[in-house]
Amino acid sequence: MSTIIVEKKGGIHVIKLNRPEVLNSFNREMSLALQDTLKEAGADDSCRVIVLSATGRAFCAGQDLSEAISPDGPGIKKIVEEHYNPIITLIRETPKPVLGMISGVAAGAGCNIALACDITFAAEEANFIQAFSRIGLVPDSGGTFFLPRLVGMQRAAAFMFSGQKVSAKEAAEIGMIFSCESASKLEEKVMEYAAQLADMPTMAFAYTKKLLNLSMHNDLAGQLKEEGKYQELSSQTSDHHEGVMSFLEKRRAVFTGK
Ligand code: T3D
Repeated sequence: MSTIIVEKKGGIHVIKLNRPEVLNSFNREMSLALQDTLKEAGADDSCRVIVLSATGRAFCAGQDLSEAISPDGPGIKKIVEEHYNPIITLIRETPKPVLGMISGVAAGAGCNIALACDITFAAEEANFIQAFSRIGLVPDSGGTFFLPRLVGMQRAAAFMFSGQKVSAKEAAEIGMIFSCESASKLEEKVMEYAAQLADMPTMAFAYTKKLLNLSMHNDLAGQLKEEGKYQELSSQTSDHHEGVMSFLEKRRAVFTGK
């Protein structure tokens, strides 16, 4: 059985982690397959939004600990450098919006992958656990980069030191994720949202995403300069022309993502 399932629905690629018997914890095969799938979706012009999701009751329990301790396994250095770092870089650098659809627990690297998505939705039943301290490790997969920026240093430190469960409701209230939904409505809400974004100007989203990434470490002067550069690039897209013409002609814009 494939460790990653891809369902293509219109301009939306739904990518599902698929090792439900171990709560979709990552082994090398699934890590590399996720990287390939993210690369494909990023390069495919027909894909305008990516939804990252999972099968079974969990989103992802992080690293498969059996593989982590196996003498025949890749070892911790490769696990971080060849599995998680490229996944996080791909999520941030793919020129498509990545929506996280988190239906159950997201722990360890699974939690930080959920936080690296552009917009994360979770079911009420889901929870987020910085599980690393429970096994004597430090957070990886960008957790120490994203979490303090999302919720502040105090909460990030508390969640990381304690390894406590943060409910989806609390996560949404404190800005750690975008939205908490009832389990029965999660998929419908995310797919509705994705469909809306898939009909919008994809190139402008790609440039917006670049700007948001840059804002993580730029000063205001540097960021204003980058905004000028990407605004000029956006103004050269067909979708910008279509957006302006549709406004002037008082009709609905038809964006092609170009
Ligand atoms: O080399 C390195 O390690 C570096 C990489 C680090 C990145 C990381 O992600 S480190 C963090 C690794 N993850 C964890 O420590 C989380 C481990 N899992 C849990 O703490 C719990 O499973 C959960 C809190 C996530 C969920 O608890 P619960 O009670 O809902 O489920 P469960 O009964 O613990 O798990 C169900 C099954 O999944 C169970 O197998 P079984 O008994 O039915 O045969 C369990 O062993 C398996 N499972 C869950 N998490 C993992 C796992 N198997 C392997 N690795 C896992 N991470």
